[in-house]
Amino acid sequence: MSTLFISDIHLCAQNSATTASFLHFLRNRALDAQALYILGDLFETWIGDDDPNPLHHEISVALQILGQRCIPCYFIHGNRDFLLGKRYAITCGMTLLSAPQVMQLDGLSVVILHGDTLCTDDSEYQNFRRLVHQRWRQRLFLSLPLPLRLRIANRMRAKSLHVNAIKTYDIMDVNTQAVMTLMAHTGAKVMIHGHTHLPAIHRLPGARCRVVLGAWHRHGSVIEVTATSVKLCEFSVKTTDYS
Ligand code: OKV
Ligand code: MN
Repeated sequence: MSTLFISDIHLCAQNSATTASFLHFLRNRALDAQALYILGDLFETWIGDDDPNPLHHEISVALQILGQRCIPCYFIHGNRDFLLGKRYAITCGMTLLSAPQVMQLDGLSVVILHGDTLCTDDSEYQNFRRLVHQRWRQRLFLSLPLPLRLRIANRMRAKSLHVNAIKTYDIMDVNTQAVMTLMAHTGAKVMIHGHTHLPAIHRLPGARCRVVLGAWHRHGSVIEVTATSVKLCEFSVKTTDYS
């Protein structure tokens, strides 16, 4: 039996190939798991649980199957779907977790998080994060009519595209000191996160390691933890486009 970790699926109506491969993953591979942990950015955008987007419904129905098979599913917010709330989580049968979360897997201590908080060199992003994580700002945003929220979100995304185009990769990667500090504070042997879209297994001093999930763009990415190993797997996302 294995525990699965995924992140950065970035589901959106425009990318039906990714949606199809995620649904395939849920209906097949996930059913053999002991538990599924979604480490953020399941969705590309999230402007409130009251958004009637049919994709949200499709995904919640698929996630419910895990609950029916007694496979627990946990969710940690990403930088894109940070507004995903209890109401939607309940419809999916997911348990919302705060981050970082330290867990014991067959005696192995593992710390899990989305990973954006480790990117401390990107001060512009950290400022943005502080802003949109303010409770009053989130409440105000969620109180706005849906069409207005949609317009605001579209504007913020358009602006972010310009901002990120001029950032270098090492600014957007995790800060080594932030990683080591979190490892030291939690005492974990293994860190699992996503966000950077740089899948890898990094060995760290003291027989520790940091395992990074990839995004589900051209491939799917999953981390499988068993009693004896931590495996980072990439699998192909097969697509047929008809036009
Ligand atoms: C998610 C990111 C857009 C990065 C807005 C308060 C405020 C929430 C929001 C609006 C945007 C999420 C919810 C989105 C992530 C972007 C652009 C950059 C770097 C407010 C609370 F400020 F307007 F009051 N938002 N959306 N970005 O479109 O999903 O992560 S989003
Ligand atoms: Mn992210």
